[in-house]
Amino acid sequence: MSICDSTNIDFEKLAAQVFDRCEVIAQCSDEAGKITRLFCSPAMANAHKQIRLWMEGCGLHCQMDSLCNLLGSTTTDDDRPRLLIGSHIDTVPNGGRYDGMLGILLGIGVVEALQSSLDQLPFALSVVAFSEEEGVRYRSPYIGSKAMVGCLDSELLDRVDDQGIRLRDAVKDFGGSVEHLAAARLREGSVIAFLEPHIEQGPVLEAENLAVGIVTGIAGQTRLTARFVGKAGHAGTVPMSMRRDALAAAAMWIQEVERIGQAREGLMATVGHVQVSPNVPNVIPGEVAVRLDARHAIDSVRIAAAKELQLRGESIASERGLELHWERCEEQNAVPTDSDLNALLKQTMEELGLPNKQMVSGAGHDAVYMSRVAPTTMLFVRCRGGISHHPDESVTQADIAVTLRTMVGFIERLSMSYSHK
Ligand code: HGY
Ligand code: MN
Ligand code: MN
Repeated sequence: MSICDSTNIDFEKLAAQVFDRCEVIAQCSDEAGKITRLFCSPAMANAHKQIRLWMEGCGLHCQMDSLCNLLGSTTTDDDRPRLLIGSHIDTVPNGGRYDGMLGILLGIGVVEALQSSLDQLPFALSVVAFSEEEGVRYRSPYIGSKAMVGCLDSELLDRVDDQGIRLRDAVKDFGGSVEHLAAARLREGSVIAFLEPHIEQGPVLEAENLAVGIVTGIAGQTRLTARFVGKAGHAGTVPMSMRRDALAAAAMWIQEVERIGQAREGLMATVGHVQVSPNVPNVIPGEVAVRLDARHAIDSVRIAAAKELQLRGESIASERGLELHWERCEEQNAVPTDSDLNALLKQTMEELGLPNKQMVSGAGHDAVYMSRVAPTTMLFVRCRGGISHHPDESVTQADIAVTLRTMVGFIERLSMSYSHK
């Protein structure tokens, strides 16, 4: 006896609605003409308003937790176990429509798909919009999901953004409260599983002409800032031999990042952010902050590469008479997803006649932290050209419909396996 009767579900209609809603939320931006939605910003507030309407529209009970994660649940009973589905509401600057947001709207879409079956499910459904995953405003990623799993570093609370606003004040102004961090923490055992649907952000599904893929693991990440401190001076009068040029040193180090990234199989090593001071053409740069992002599916390779890069930075700095200071922004080990949940996804995809594609994610996701408190997995959705973190991010309604079908089938199987426990 099927719990989630999908015969009468119009997946194409629901997919069109998810697709259109991604467009509506894309207008919630902190930068005119771009898609930029930062932690606790006015754009995030507008997105909350709209997402709340859609959540309440399909009977979800909405609440925002103390770190501004927005949750919609089919139950108000905190003791009722739940399947949690969702992703992050924030974007990178000038990002895309689907990174994060698609996972939230697919969660709402699947609740709408199962309206007539919700009472038969042996667990509640909850949809989450994590408040901060990219780490743009406060230079530290996964703030929302870290708060939900109880591992947010309190040192972060007093970190200031580029405007000098402390994180604790930004949260308070948004209606949250870091004084009640513990309140954001999920109750042990309350989540029976977490599913994060997300665009692949890579070219593999498209290359293999597949709509969806099962994520079997998420690569580990090291994010750190190297601050080269030399001596500012007049660009026209300080002889070249007497300079301590922080940018020239940083440039050497960035070359090393690329060289080591190319030399290690599977290593991704990127410098995507450089801050130069005083950053004017007629002054020798006195101080330069360079942010490294290093990733690999195997932790020992990533850690060794980061160590080698730190040593290279130290020798470049000392050869040139500069100081070098490090700030560690994120250290996250590779995370496998839950094999039992992946088996349910695999059965579902076989039933739907979908090839069973399994893949590792090079991108980080809130699923990394959610895996600490619940069996967790991810469903990747094909995106055109693998483009992401860019306004050209693109998915098709047809692939959204396939994803919704897969999610409904997954919930059906999860219900059956859960009922037999
Ligand atoms: O950077 C990442 O891996 C993710 O998109 N936040
Ligand atoms: Mn992202
Ligand atoms: Mn993302």
